[in-house]
Amino acid sequence: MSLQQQLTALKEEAISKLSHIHTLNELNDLRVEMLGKKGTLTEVLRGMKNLTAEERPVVGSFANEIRDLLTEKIEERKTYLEQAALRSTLENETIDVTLPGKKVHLGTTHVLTQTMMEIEDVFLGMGYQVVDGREVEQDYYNFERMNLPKDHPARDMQDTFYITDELLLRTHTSPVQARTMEQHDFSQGPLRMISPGKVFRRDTDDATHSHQFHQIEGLVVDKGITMGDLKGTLEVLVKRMFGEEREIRLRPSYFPFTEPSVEVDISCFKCGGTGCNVCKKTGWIEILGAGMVHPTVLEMSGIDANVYSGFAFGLGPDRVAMLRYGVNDIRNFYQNDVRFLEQFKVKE
Ligand code: 2NL
Repeated sequence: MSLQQQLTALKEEAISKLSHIHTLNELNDLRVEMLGKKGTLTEVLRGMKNLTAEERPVVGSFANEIRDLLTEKIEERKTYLEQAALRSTLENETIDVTLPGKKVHLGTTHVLTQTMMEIEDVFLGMGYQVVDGREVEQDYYNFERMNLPKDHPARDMQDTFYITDELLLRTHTSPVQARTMEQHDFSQGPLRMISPGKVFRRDTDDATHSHQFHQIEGLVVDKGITMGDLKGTLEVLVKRMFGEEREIRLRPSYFPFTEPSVEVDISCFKCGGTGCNVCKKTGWIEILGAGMVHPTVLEMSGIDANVYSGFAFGLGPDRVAMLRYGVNDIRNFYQNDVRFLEQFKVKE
């Protein structure tokens, strides 16, 4: 067989093999087999050394033609295979955008946070500022400044977690108010504030007690503040939170930081005052403690008690939420069982 015949046979063999190739790997193997350094074409061209000087350029240019042709055919096949692969990927990975999406499980604001935010809104509407403070406090601000010196028996009711002799977890948010009072500039107007937040007691947890719970305290100080201002303010709070039909009742009480002091009851929102299981047949529900700020507390904050007076109150958002939603165990708020929490879902 002449070299030309061998080259033609090689071309035909390559073209026939090409049409049976279906992967890029096989295609590469074929290219190496035909055109590579140790490939068939190279092999055939070795025979050129036996040709005459006249024959050599003719066969050489024929060989070049065939190499170019095969290179082109291989490229063509490569493009075809790549496009086929892309087409099949696109077909297999089609997305039906009309199918329903995966549900995203959204959480919700904790019911206690919701309750506190509602109470904050009531007071913001009356021109109060909402003030945050530290949960780790000095004994001085938590107790001394609230008229509870170190040997005072009322400290027993508010035993807490001590970090050192002088540093503790606050038992109420009063220290936030003491700190605000000593900073307040009365030439800029009266002091009207609430302080919501976490508080701590050395208590054994049960259905109505938690070693960590919440408090919102309120404080107004100005010239001429009276018990009437206190009652009117708390009436607004109670009506907003429990319904416009509610009434309040003040009973004498005792706190070391207020004088006089009162316990505040609301008329029962379930029976309207006739007596039921919620109000324990009394028609009234105890909801907060309050009073006129003790002159000593004002003086310790650098306020002249002969010129200024104020009222203060403390209420438990945990208890407010328990009453409003009929939750009978405070521990539900802190166990973070989603089956409980999900019942208070709000649209955000
Ligand atoms: C309660 C109810 C209360 C206060 C908190 C207060 C704050 C300042 C001055 C005077 Cl800065 N009082 N807060 C007053 C009365 C009651 O909390 O049952 N506490 C044990």
